Amino acid sequence: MLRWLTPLLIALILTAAGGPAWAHAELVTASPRVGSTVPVPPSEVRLSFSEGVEPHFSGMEVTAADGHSVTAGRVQAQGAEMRVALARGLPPGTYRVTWHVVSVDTHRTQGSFTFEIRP
Ligand SMILES: [Cu+2]
Repeated sequence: MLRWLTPLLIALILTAAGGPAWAHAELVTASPRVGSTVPVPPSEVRLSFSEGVEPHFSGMEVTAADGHSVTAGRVQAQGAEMRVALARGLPPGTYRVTWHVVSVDTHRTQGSFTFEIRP
């Protein structure tokens, strides 16, 4: 009986672990929005997460298509938000935002997305 009960219990625990009580800091909203096309160069990238993030262990980079950084100044994290200013007047093109955060529950998550500037 224990032979099938154990996998069942593990499955139940894993299902529960995916629930809100154990949720990690996932990206909820971004500005510019994930995958969006914007007509005007944004002055900053702002990310909002499902949990508070640890400023010292979280960060992001914004790069142009050729890989060089287009941020201006330090990444700032407060509560569940992280933001960074961008260089002024970015030219049209596709930009990639790469982020990593450690949430207040000490779990690390990361991801990346692009947005396009097209006047
Ligand atoms: Cu977590």
